Amino acid sequence: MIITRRTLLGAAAAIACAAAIPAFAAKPLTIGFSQVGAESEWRTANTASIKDAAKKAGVNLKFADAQQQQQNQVKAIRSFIAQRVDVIAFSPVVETGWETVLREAKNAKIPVILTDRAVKVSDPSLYVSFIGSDFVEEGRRAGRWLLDYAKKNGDKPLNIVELQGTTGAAPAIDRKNGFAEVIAANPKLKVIRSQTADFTRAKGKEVMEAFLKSEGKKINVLYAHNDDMAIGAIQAIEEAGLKPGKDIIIISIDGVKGAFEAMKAGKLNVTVECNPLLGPTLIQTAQDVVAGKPVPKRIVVNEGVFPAEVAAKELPNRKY
Ligand code: GYE
Repeated sequence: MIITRRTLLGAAAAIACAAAIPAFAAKPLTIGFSQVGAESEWRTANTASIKDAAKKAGVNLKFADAQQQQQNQVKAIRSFIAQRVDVIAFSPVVETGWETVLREAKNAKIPVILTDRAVKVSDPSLYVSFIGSDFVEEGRRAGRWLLDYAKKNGDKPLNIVELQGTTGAAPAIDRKNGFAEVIAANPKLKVIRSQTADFTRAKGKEVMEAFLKSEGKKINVLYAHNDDMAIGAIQAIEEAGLKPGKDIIIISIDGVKGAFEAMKAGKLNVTVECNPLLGPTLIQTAQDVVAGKPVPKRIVVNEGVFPAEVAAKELPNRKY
């Protein structure tokens, strides 16, 4: 080969190019994420956190909204497998029924990370990590607040109505159990009605209307598994001519801004915090898994309890 000036220049340019793009530069990580839906303020904040963290990290996020339907999540996961994403993450609508599709992901060697809600599977190797709150503890915290309230208010019998989250969802099951476990210590506290309102405002209002119709003034306390259902119920209580937060004591979970506003207005008595800002931890965990680093099987989020008395002071610090 005759070496000319031109070939030399060409070779130099090729070397310069190769130096600018190091051979080890990985292609951007692709994560397929199946979200529960858009049922609550909590969920909106959770989605924003995940999208935002992915963007900041330069991660290619394939986002699918399941509209609270398990079958949609199964479909989304199968499509992520077919697209050969690097990591699949999802927040399972319900706890059971995941074995088959998770086995498909495992056979395809795609790691699965659970966020927010847990699954019940016989084989824990079907997912690599679960990032989320301790929902049983949240239920207990709600129960402890009520035990305390009852004690400070003459230890009278109190009739409780409960608005449950989505049937079969981990937070609905666990928040119910945690609360029941704690209030069992005081036999004067009785749950007289308990029904699902699917974590939404509209259903919270509807079911509370039905409770008020059948139980009327017998109701002393409302325990709602999330703030949105409590906010819907507040409307029903006001429309029935009663004062929420006074005639009916209201306890809920999440700690979204809407709850702090309701507390400031004296219509909600306490909210137990559940942090939706899981995005940065999810992205970091996904990156670690792909890099072959060990990741914790369970990542729990630290949370507090906010009674109405601190609402005005805390509201400006709230991030969701
Ligand atoms: O409390 C509720 C949402 O799974 C923790 O789902 C989440 C729950 C949250 O709809 O508002």
